[in-house]
Amino acid sequence: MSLRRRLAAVLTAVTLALATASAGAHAFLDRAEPRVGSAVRTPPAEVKLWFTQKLEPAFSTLQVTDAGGNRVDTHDGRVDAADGALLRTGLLPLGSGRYTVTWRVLSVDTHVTSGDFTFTVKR
Ligand SMILES: [Cu+2]
Repeated sequence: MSLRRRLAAVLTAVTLALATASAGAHAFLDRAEPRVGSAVRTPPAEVKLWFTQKLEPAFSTLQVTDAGGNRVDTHDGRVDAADGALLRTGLLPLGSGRYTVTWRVLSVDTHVTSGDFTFTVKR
């Protein structure tokens, strides 16, 4: 192998290693409003999820369901126009009960992550 070829091979290996290292940082849920597992007295008008990475708007969704599995979000789940790491949706007027937020996102590093959590409204 010529020196030039060996250098090219080393550079390729370094590039792959760097790509793998940065890919380790998927979009994980950083924080949410209402907070994960929280009980709130005032029914929220909206659910907001902040992630550790920017999201691909076309492939990032969330929905909110009540204890009976009915959708209580306003079907407008979207990535915020100003903050690419914020996923949000409006909510129908909520009564007392336990609600589940389910999300699935594609981050800009092309990895899909998903999860869910609950919050409770106690009026
Ligand atoms: Cu990743």
